[in-house]
This record gives sequence, C-alpha cells and structure tokens, in this order.
Amino acid sequence: MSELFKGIGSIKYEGAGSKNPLAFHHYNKDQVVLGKPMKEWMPFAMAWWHNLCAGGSDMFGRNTTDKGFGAEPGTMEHARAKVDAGFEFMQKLGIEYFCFHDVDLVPEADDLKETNRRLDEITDYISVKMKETGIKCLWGTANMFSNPRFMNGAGSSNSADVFCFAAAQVKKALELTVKLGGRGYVFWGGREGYETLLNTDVKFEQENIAKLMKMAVEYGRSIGFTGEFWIEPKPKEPMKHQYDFDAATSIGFLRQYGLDKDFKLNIEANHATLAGHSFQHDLRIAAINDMLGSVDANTGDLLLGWDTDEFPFNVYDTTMCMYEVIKAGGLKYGGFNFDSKTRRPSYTHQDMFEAFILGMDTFALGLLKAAAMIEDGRIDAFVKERYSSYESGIGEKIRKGETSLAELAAYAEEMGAPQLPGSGRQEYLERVVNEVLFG
Ligand code: XLS
Ligand code: NI
Ligand code: NI
Repeated sequence: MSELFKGIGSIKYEGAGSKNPLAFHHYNKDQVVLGKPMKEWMPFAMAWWHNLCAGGSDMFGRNTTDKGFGAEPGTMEHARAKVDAGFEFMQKLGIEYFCFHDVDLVPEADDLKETNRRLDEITDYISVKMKETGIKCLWGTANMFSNPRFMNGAGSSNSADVFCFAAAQVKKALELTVKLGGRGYVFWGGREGYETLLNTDVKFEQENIAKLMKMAVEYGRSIGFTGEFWIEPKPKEPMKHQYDFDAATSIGFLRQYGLDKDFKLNIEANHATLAGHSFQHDLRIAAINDMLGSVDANTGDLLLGWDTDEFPFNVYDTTMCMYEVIKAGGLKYGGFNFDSKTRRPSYTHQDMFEAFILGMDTFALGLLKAAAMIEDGRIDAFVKERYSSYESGIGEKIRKGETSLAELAAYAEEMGAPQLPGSGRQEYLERVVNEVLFG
C-alpha cells in the first residue's frame, strides 16, 4: 500500500518555541501531568465520518476536499482506501483511537444483508490494520438519521418497521464494536425528537427509545460487550426538539427507565452550547452524577446557531473541560473524539493534519493550565471557604440531614437577621484564571 499523505511525516513534539506548522508545540504525549502522561489523560480519537468522509460540502455548495484517496467514492475499493488513509493519518499523528458509524465504513446497499456483508468485509480489513498499528476503537454507533427512512426518528419512529430496521442496525453496530474491541457504544438521538406536538405522542416515543436501548444493553452484554453505553445529548438539529436535550435531561431519562447502570454520557462541547449551557456546565452535571463517560471534542461558533463542529482552539474552554475531567478522576473508558471538521475553505490534506494538531495542542494546553489551576489552589480554597458555614453548628446539622424545619425555624427566630452570605468574588476568581493562563 502506497503512502497517501505524501510529504507529511510523523508529527513530533517540538516545544512551545517551534513555528513548524506540522509539529506539536504543546502536546507531548509522555509528559506526566498530575501523575499521568498526557496521552492517558486524553485518549484522542479520530471521527471516521468527518475526517475520512466529509468533503466540506454545505447546503449551498458541493465538496471542496478530495476524500477519494485514489478510489471511486461509493465503492468497496473506496471503503478500503479510507481505511488506508485513516490508519496512515492516525499513525502519523499518534492518534490511538477511532470512532465510527456503520455507514461511515461502507456504502450502504439497498438491502440490509448486503450492507452487513460489506461491514463484515471492511471490519476484517480494519482488524488487520489495528493489529499492525496498535490503534484501537474508542466507540461505535449506528447512523439512524441520514437515510430518509429515519425522517421521524429511529427508536421514536411512528413506524414499527422503521423501529425494526433501527434495531437491526444497532445489533450489527454492537457486533462490530465488540469485534473491534470498542470501549463504548454511543446513542446520539439524531432524529429522536419532534417537529410538532400536533402529530406526536411524546410519551410513547420516549418509552420506545428506552425499549430499544434496553434491548441494546441486553444484546450487547450477551455478546461480550463489557464497555459503557453512552447517550450523547443534543438539544436540537436536525429536529427542533430532541429528547436528549442536555446532560441533566438525559440523566433523568436514563434513571426513569432503569438504564442508568449501563449508560453514561458522551458530552459534546458544541451540543452543550446549543442547549444554552457552557461545555463545562454539562461536564460538571455529568461528573457529579457519575455519568461522565466520554467527550466529543469540538467547539461551536457562538455567533452561529448550529453544530459547526469546529476543531477546538479556545484554551479557556479546554482548560475548564480538563479541570472537570481531572476533578472527576479522568475518563474510565472514554476519550476525546474529535467530532470536528476543517472549515470548507481549509480543503487540503495538510489542513486535516493542521486541524488535529490544533485540537491536540489546545487540549494539551488545557490540561496543563487546568493542572496549574488546581496546583495554584486559590479557586478550590475559595469554593471550600464559601460553603464553610455548613462545617459546624447548625450548618453541619443540615449537611448531615440531622435537623428539621421546626428546629431551623426556631434557630432563625433567635438569630435575628442573617449576615449577607459573603461576596462571590467572581471578578477576583476570573483574574486568578487569567493569571494561571497568562502569568
Ligand atoms: C452530531 C453528533 C454525531 C454523533 C455521532 O451532532 O455529534 O456526530 O457524535 O452520531
Ligand atoms: Ni458528536
Ligand atoms: Ni455534534
């Protein structure tokens, strides 16, 4: 097999002073941060769909990037060329994981049996590459949103036949995930939602989604899937209302249907901001509920209202992300999947490399700065002090659940007017963050 990305060698760490666009300036995979090498804090993954399939088209224009990799798109030869390209790309960058949808791997045939045969064939080929390179699978999923049959959703479809088709795809995608040793299986409810309540039975649809997930857990466990299942929340796009709106909503759903033992969340930066939250907010909500499974590492553009899936460049955001991840003790099964794509005018193969280098360096800086924030200690100390009234006296009783409304009311009557609760000192804390970032 010949080299596809000619002229681009393996990407090395050259340090902060380097101006080489094809070198890492901050991501130094073996550098130990808070007791763990960078690459263990951040198992980076390549998203098959954006990196090997998406060619930069948008609603107004066709592809700008050639992702044929020397083969005719829509053929099995092209499917294999994408595998070759993907593994060469990951090897050169030192990316150790990939994520895939079923239909990212092969052209979908008219009949399911033929699609599945193609999937078997390509995953045999991928398995060989994995053995050769040591590259692993982070997670798999089924694309149950692109094909017109899924216009009303998959688990939430009004059509029982479509529900069955979705079930078949989930079954196959689980088998492939197990075959490739994937650490997670993702449900992103791309069209699990609705456009209008005038034609929608929300309760019925949600119950059906839960049934599909329950069957997936049962089947997955029966074929030896020992990883985690993840829901990837997103509030809208493509549907106006999506049921897995954000982390909090998804956790409520999982608990309601008894799925919370097998499922955690895959938090995507751009989805959190579409829900009107910060990336950090959804990470925190997931983490405090022991639901932080994995991360889709991208960023949105707050001036635009959709999922722009940009490569992360904002160090403030990655710092806050890594702050949450460190506090949560790291990701057990998950990783950092670049669910990100180059901008339409960044159409060369070199841009693909530069985009990943940007993302990996931005996360490396985030990790270093988050560790520095924790080592600095001023923020943690302030938060601890802010709640110190619960450490003794009546506060301690509240914390331990050893009091009653009557006792508290009696206490309040004696106390007179309470002191103001102490300044939140937001501006001071924001300056501390700036000092950690910029000195
Ligand atoms: C789309 C989602 C999708 C999932 C996988 O917005 O981010 O790419 O990660 O289906
Ligand atoms: Ni995603
Ligand atoms: Ni997304």
